[in-house]
Amino acid sequence: MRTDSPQTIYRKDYTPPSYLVETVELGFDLDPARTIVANRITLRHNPEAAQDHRDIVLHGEDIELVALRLNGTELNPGQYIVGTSTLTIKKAPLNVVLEIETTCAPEQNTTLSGLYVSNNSFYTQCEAEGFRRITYFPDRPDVMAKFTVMLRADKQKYPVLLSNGNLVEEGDLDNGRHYAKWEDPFKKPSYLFALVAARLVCQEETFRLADGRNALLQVWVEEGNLDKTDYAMQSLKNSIRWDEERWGLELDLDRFMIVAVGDFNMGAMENKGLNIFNTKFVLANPATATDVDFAGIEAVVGHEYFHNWTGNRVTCRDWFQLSLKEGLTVFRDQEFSADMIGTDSGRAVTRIDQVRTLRQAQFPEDAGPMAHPVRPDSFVEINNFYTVTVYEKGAEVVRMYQTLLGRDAFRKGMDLYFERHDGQAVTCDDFRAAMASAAGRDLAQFERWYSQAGTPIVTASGTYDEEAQRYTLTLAQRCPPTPGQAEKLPFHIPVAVGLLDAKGRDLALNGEGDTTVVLELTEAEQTFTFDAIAELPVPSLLRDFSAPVVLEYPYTDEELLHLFRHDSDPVNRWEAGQRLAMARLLRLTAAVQNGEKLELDYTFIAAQRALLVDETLEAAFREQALILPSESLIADQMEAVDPQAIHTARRFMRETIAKVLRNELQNAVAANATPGPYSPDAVSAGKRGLKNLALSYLLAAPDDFTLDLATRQVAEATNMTDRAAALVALIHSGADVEAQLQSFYDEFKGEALVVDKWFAMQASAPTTDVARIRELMTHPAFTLKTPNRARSLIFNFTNANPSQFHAPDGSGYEFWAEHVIKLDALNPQVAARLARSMDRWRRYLPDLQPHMRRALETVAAAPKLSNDVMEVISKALAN
Ligand code: B3K
Ligand code: ZN
Repeated sequence: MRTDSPQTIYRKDYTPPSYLVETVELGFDLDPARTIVANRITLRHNPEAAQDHRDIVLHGEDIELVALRLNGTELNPGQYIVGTSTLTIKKAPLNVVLEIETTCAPEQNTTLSGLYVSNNSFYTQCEAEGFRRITYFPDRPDVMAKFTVMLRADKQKYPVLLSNGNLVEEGDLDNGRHYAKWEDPFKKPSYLFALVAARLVCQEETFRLADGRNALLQVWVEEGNLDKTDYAMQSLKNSIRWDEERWGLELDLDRFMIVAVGDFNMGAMENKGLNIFNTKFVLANPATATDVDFAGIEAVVGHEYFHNWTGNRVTCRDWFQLSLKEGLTVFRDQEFSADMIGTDSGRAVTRIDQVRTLRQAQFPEDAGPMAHPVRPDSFVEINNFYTVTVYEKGAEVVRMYQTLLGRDAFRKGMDLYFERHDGQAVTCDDFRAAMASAAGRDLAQFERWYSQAGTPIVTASGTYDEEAQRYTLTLAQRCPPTPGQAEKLPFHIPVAVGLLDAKGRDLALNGEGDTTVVLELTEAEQTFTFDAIAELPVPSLLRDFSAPVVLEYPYTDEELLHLFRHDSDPVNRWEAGQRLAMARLLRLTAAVQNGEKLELDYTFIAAQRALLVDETLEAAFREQALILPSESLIADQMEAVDPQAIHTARRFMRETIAKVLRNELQNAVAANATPGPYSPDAVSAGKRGLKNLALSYLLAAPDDFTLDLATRQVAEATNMTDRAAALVALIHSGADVEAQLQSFYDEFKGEALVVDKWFAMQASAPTTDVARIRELMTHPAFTLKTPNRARSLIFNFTNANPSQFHAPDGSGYEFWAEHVIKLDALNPQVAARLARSMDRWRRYLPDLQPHMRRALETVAAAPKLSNDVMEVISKALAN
């Protein structure tokens, strides 16, 4: 909690640590009320620090110091200085052994950072700065040390004792206690430390690595959940294999563990050899988890495993470099998921998903008060910078290297990066330098992707000279100002381009038969020419979304329809459909606002129909192409956002499509059944996706037949994907589903993750108002303390139910303020995430803004606010 005014930390202020830590020996006497931590560290003066800089600075937070010894001698309080979050020993010798004894209270720790208790067991979360909540330590990622850990706890309550690395000893102690000693052979920063002391069971397997060694793989869960660990285990094995095959990277430990915990702030954590996961990204079987959940497990298991090289073996020098490991690891997990599907069209569907996330979440961040570069220049609370910009835009930046250099040179760059930096804590510049050396290219200008915030806008225009048979494409770039960065310099942007002829075929572009070329836009404006172009082409620009930019081109409807029908690049084919839909949604929204008659042209619906019935296309792709831009994407295109008008317009469009394409949609439901045992593979999931999208369209114009169809699907479905989809569609249609919701709850009340779904599907329904949300909060299964539960109800309301959250009377905003404050008292990280729901308040209708401002000011005026929430709110209110 904030006791003094929050401090801003700047990247430019980085200095190397004055002391390095060689070894750490930790002893834990685990007790929920009072855990005793004995910590013995050997330090030596850092040759890279100034010779006379002899202060040892240790971090510590919310812990009690019991004893402190330096080279065997007890220090008295006059010999060290305890600040709010540091302990400093001045003028220390060059070589030091510190013995530090502290206590902490895990059962009181609701922040879920540091050592905490979840369902009567102990877990840790140390990234970014949680280790200092366990013991005093130079808690910064550029201090890497070898850890030995001794755990002692009651044997009956905590039969399983885990930490990083290898188990070297275990046994019984007096008083019903036992111990386990773990040794991690690799040096690591403190943020990768982990321990678990719990009553758990595991699925385990011995797995042969590429070099012939065997590794023990374990997935640890609470009793009763072993029927939900297969997919996580399979995903782990696939990840290990893929990292060997695609990047030549091997598992470096004899043992690799995944532990699932119900109370967790985010998705999962890559602690060395002991990954700790939110249950949401481990537990799945067909009855409880959806296709989306299965895909999420594969991606997150992969992500955390891949961190072992990109993050753990090579880590970050300081937290400003976070994207060094996160952007790169997201890129790796994206490639893993795409490779697991294996087909071009499957790959394209994963790419479309990535583009959607960027537009839905990252572009708005880039255009709001929290905008920051992929490598931020400053922060108040680092936990606020685990953002879509650092992660997803960071992944796009890595992807652009691959697009610019080619796959082979990119791989050489990765190899060189590991060759140079294994075992080190480095910077984004080091990564870029490895890429530049390996590819023999100057990547100086590329640095701007790391230093400049904001989404670049690329404007394209083309002319065709029939006589010269030449097509000329002019590309120009600009980037809107962001907080603290008024002016931007041109970016180095790869723009992948194809040209379509009148029949929709790709034209040959450079005499070598290439149909896509990557243009490098490096200046404010540049012109590119294509020769031997026999007819006026339709340009397909930014193929495969080759850069995280907004692309503007004055497409006519005819050109977009042409691309929507024919583009060989599936991402741009999808994109053309999105552009067609968006233009109509914006017109409809304006018509709603002006009280005009709402109309949707048949041309658009006919194009949708043609795609829907095209059996040559994968179901998964057809599903993507038929999903209309979301209400928040429409909002981003408006000067003054009117959530009610947007909602009405989009609903009208869905209803109209449903009425006109009723037969085709019904056929799609029938034709895409997936009989037989459930399999989460991409083809089956794609079929279910298309079928359930068709069902939800049909329910936009419900009649008895459709209601019955959906009701039967809820009752008869053999998997959660179909069951939940039908129930959601029914809720959204406004049908009376009271009884079905009740029986769904009764059946699954013992499955926390399914209860989360139950709350979520109600929270995001446009028929659920704030009064109903408050009522749901009184349900016995609701608690603010478990982040998954809080997210399922509260976040889904504020982020996924815009027409109710933005109720004209401001009641949604009041609810938001109240819960940001309540959550902040328990868990600042989760509260700060919720705080961000109001980021872009200045973009809404003038009538809504005063309500929003009042809500923000209510939070700002709360008596005790964490730095986390304070930073978000003060940036939102700043001019
Ligand atoms: N590295 C962790 C995130 C830690 C978040 C701390 N607030 C998970 C991941 O990105 O893999
Ligand atoms: Zn990560």
